[in-house]
Amino acid sequence: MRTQVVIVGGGPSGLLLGQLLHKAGIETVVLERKSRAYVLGRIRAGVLERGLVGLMREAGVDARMTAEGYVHDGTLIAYDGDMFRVDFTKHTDATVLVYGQTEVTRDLYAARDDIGAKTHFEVENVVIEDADSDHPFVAFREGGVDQRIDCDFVAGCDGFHGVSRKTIPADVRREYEKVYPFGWLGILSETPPVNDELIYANSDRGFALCSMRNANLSRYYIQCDASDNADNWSDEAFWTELRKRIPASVADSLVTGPSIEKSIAPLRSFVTEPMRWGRLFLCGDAAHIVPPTGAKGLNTAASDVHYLYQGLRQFYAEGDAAGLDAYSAQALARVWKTERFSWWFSNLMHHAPGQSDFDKKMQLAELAFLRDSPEAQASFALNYVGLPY
Ligand code: RFL
Ligand code: PHB
Repeated sequence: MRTQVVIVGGGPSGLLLGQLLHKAGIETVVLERKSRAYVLGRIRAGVLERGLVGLMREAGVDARMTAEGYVHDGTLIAYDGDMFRVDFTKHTDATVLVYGQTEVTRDLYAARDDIGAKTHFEVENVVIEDADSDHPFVAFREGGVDQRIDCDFVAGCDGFHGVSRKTIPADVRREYEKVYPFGWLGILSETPPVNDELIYANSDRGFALCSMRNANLSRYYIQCDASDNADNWSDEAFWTELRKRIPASVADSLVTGPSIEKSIAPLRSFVTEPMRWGRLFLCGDAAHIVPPTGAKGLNTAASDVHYLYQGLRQFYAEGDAAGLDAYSAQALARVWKTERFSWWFSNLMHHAPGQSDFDKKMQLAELAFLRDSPEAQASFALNYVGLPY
């Protein structure tokens, strides 16, 4: 088999890249380790920045997103029993769209089906070979049979636990990591959201987030121990704890119901450099992770996709490798700024084990500054709606 670009990983990064490249007349094959049903069963991101919305439009996969997504032009931040609002449109010319990653992925798979592009599911033993030569290939096993695809380029879109990053030799790679001493316990429930905008809450009992997917589907998170297990939490225990962490006026209007999904996500900041080795390009969670506070993971994956797509298009259309050569530095410049925002917002909102009274006072002072300062709100809004590409 031969194709132009092998995309390792059929998550949102890989699928969006595949769709954009198709529009530019570039052929791709996607290799995915799991089944399609498994990928579509994951509940993850919920907030899309303007950049990602624009890429979905450019890829021609925006119809359902536009019809069903909810435009949000502000968010609420709660602390000390009260809350304040950051208005995005007052400080920027952008909004965000609430539309689930699961739906984005579903739409991208449907679009891939429509164009008849090849996706191999449940592949095993993926190995990227000769990425530092002009003739890379990807070997894998499918249905018990060994396969090989020769290609011009490999896009490593296989997430944090994938093989692409580890293909780059250890002496070339530099990794930066911070693991936070807490996680997020999240539930999805078929109940109306408690508020029509997201509420990020700092409380003495730990962080909480009220989010949503649609008018009858709510997504809530509470900070938990990094070592906790979702099975330790009954729905009732979750709702009781959530109520204690949000302002009383909000808690009073919370509608509860059975959870339809419950899971714990660890919080991590991680970046690997460089994001390119020869003809292998890392994209999305394969190269970097942010803690979910501020909703930047999927959106940062999308900015990588943008730079890589532009580089590949320039290469195939004009025979010019300048965009590909600039890819790693360009993507990383934006990645680090997003890492900073996610790290800052996480530190501001969580109760770290052993947090001193002084550290707590610093959080409260910073929250009061954000509440009272239009300039601080402008900085928050610029980061939240997404830095320009
Ligand atoms: P993914 O989604 O992990 O997809 C990678 C795919 O590669 C496959 N794979 C392999 N395939 C072939 N061979 C191998 N050897 C392979 N190894 C792995 C995997 O099966 C998978 O299908 O990475 P991608 O595409 O880069 O997308 C990144 C996003 O998924 C991630 O950044 C976001 O979900 C993070 N995130 C959020 N991001 C936002 O922008 N906004 C949010 O509101 C938001 N909320 C969240 C989040 C992540 C969360 N969790 C669970 C970590 C909320 C949570 C709770
Ligand atoms: C979500 O709805 O899953 C969500 C929203 C905002 C975040 C993180 C997750 O910052």
